[in-house]
Amino acid sequence: MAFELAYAFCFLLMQLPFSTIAQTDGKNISLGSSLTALDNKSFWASPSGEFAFGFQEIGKYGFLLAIWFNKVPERTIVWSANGDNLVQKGSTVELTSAGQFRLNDITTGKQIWVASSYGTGVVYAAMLDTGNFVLANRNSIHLWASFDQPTDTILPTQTLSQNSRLFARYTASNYSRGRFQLTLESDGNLRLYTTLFPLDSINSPYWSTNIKDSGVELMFNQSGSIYLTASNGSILTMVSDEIVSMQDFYQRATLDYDGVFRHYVYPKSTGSSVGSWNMAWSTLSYKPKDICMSIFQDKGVGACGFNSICTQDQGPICQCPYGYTDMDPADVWKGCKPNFVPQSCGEASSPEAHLFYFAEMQNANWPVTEYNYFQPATEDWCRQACLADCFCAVANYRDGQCWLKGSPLFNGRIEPGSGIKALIKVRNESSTLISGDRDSRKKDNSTLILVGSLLLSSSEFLNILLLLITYLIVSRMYCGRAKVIQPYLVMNLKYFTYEELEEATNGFKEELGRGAFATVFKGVLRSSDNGKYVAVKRLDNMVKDNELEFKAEISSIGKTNHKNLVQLLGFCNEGQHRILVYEFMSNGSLAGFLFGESMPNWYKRRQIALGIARGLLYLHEDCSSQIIHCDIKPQNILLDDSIGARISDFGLAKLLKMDQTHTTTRIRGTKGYVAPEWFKNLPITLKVDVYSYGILLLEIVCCRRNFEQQAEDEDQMILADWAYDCYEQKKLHLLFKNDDEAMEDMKTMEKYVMIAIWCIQEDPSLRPTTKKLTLMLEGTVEVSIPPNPSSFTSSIM
Ligand SMILES: *[C@@H]1O[C@H](CO)[C@@H](O)[C@H](O)[C@H]1NC(C)=O
Ligand SMILES: *[C@@H]1O[C@H](CO)[C@@H](O)[C@H](O)[C@H]1NC(C)=O
Ligand SMILES: *[C@@H]1O[C@H](CO)[C@@H](O)[C@H](O)[C@H]1NC(C)=O
Ligand SMILES: *[C@@H]1O[C@H](CO)[C@@H](O)[C@H](O)[C@H]1NC(C)=O
Ligand SMILES: *[C@@H]1O[C@H](CO)[C@@H](O)[C@H](O)[C@H]1NC(C)=O
Ligand SMILES: *[C@@H]1O[C@H](CO)[C@@H](O)[C@H](O)[C@H]1NC(C)=O
Ligand SMILES: *[C@@H]1O[C@H](CO)[C@@H](O)[C@H](O)[C@H]1NC(C)=O
Ligand SMILES: CC(=O)N[C@H]1CO[C@H](CO)[C@@H](O)[C@@H]1O
Repeated sequence: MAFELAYAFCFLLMQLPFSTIAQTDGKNISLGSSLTALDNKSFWASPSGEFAFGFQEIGKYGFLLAIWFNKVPERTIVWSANGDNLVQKGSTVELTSAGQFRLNDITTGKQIWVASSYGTGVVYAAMLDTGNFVLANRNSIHLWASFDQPTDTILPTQTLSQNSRLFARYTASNYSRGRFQLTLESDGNLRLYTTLFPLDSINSPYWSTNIKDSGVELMFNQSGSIYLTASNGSILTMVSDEIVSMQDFYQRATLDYDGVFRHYVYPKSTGSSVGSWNMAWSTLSYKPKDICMSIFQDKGVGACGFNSICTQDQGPICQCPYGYTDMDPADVWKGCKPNFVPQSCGEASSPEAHLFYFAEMQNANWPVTEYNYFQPATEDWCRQACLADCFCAVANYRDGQCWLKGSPLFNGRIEPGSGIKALIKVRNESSTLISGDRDSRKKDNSTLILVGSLLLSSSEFLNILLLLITYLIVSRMYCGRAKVIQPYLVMNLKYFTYEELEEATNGFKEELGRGAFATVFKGVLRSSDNGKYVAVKRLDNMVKDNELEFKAEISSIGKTNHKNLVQLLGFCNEGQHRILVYEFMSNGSLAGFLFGESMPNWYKRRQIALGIARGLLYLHEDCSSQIIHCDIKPQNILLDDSIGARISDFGLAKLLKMDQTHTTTRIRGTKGYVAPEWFKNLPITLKVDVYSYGILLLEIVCCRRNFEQQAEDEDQMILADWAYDCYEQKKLHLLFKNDDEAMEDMKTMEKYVMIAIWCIQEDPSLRPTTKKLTLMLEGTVEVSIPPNPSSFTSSIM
């Protein structure tokens, strides 16, 4: 039937979001062919459709000629031709009739790139399924291959020969050459180097294999191992020997812009064979082990920018010390600048000394920045020495040793367990605070918890005000739907440091659950924070760049308060960590409750169904900013001590950068619960939640999953279809065969099935509002006879 078809179609779309636009599958690209940079659809796909060669638009800067994973929604780029020199819209790449392959920019008419150093006689080009783009002659001999000209990535079946290099890109989205290089050298060793940016010349290596054998190759073999081989083919040393199945995962090894060489995998589809892997690139292994400690050079910025501090967490996390802020949050290499006027050396130094104080930081060290050293010294002596010295920006102190360090600080890092104390010299500007600032401190203590250390100087306060105003204007333009809230100002949330949460969760040990965007851990707060159990949700795939939006969303989630919602208690927003702390729900999720061993009683189920509807109503209509949940499903409904339903995960859709107002290829939500408008070019409204609720309601009523592969009968596989069939044929008793209680309360059961059918109407406008839905469940409003949910689809498909 049509509904089933629609379901299957949606399912397919979800699996293969791009297959419909791959047009030149498997064909040779003949002489005279060209591609024009117009949109993201200008490409040649490989026969399997897994790789594509063509143009990708890089923000507003222009187009990049590249090869990418074409079935991965992010379209991850693995090779590029013109990262330093993007071309403008309308530019073309052409395989000329003479067999030359070149890229010309339309605005200047100049040749930007050409596939060079190959013999003559090219008769065709091809995008191969391995991710290799080749130019070949009549005998299919490859005269040029992208595999021989790697940029920052290698793929399975690709090899690197001696003197080949990979260059990291500059930032995640800037494909220009960055600061790191991987080289397979003629002495046979693979090494990682920082470069003398912006030059390509190299510093000393920060990682190296340690072999004595020339004539080697770096191999990324077909099963996903990465190793160095001798000329006779024997393995000399492994670089990555973590293995996952090639059938189930895409793989790549990339020298990332942060200087870490990572072996990544991405599940080809969801399903049992890939277990609990996120639908995202996950790191299988990486080199070096600790980049913060490995880069040790007395010039240049190191792993992070000047004045920054590096913390190792599968790569560098760069943070500014207390009293400093990022020069450019999108570019860590720009470093940090003090928020205050540094000490002046103009006058006989001491007059200014009393205006400074020290912020302490454990284990932070700038090992190669020192310009002066004292021993033996007490800590107090060390502080005075730094205060009296206008060159001193930081003093490091340990066991009677005192190091003075000047500006700019570089190669800063956290050295866990070193016992070194950093004393960061900061200007005390409290005497110059504007009076309004002082008042606000007294009046609104809660502001301080969030803004905390930022509110140091008056100029910083003005900055925040400015940002706030900008935010209010921008968010009004961008998101007219949301009632605008004042970020920061109404806040009952606690700010946690990453360290506190690490402690609370015992090092993120006990995992409660895992989704595509986050992992949830059980934790317990310190007794000073009343020792409660909490659920600590670590967001994994947050887009890091919009600090303000994060805070705004957090404050909007933080202001919700309803007995059918899981309460947000606090959050952590430190470096790259974005963590939410919720109250802990002792009785697990509705999924466990409904689909567990014994069937829960009908009265409880009804209470739960009603509770969820009330929670949704609150999100949709009653709280200060309207929240579309976008992912209502049993796993996201938790149960409290008294088996009351609590909706969790609300408000996250926007945080995870899902554009809610328009359908895109990135679908938030879970198969089966996802409303059809996600797959069509229709606006996303509150009604998507009503749809998901309808599916959920059927599951609650029938105590089975919407999709059941092992159903008795094919017609019963999809509950939504089967329920409508039963309802239409007046055979509802089939639905509740094993449920005596339900059979006794047939009238209510029928009513609930009818409500559910109203909710899952294909046409969003036919679905009830959340308000009406709640009234129907409560029995205040009559339920009329629902139409076939799919009538709308069949008329347009
Ligand atoms: C193309 O894709 C990039 C990145 O995926 C995106 O930023 C850009 O807006 C897209 N352009 C079009 C025309 O869809
Ligand atoms: C591509 O062209 C070569 C040489 O003309 C030929 O041998 C090969 O079969 C062609 N491949 C396809 C898929 O058409
Ligand atoms: C990429 O970074 C380089 C180096 O900072 C800069 O010169 C270039 O303009 C950037 N390119 C883009 C497209 O932002
Ligand atoms: C790849 O290398 C691993 C590790 O040496 C080996 O076990 C595997 O058989 C190799 N696969 C292929 C296809 O050569
Ligand atoms: C291959 O070469 C390595 C070192 O060059 C040597 O140790 C090894 O015995 C050789 N293996 C074979 C099978 O020749
Ligand atoms: C800053 O200066 C004020 C006024 O002199 C003083 O009361 C305060 O303790 C100083 N703060 C710090 C952190 O030293
Ligand atoms: C302000 O916050 C601090 C720390 O959270 C707390 O100890 C203090 O009691 C608060 N003061 C007021 C007036 O709320
Ligand atoms: C059904 C169920 O698991 N109920 C439990 C809910 O949580 C409370 C408090 O932890 C337990 O006492 C109940 O047994």
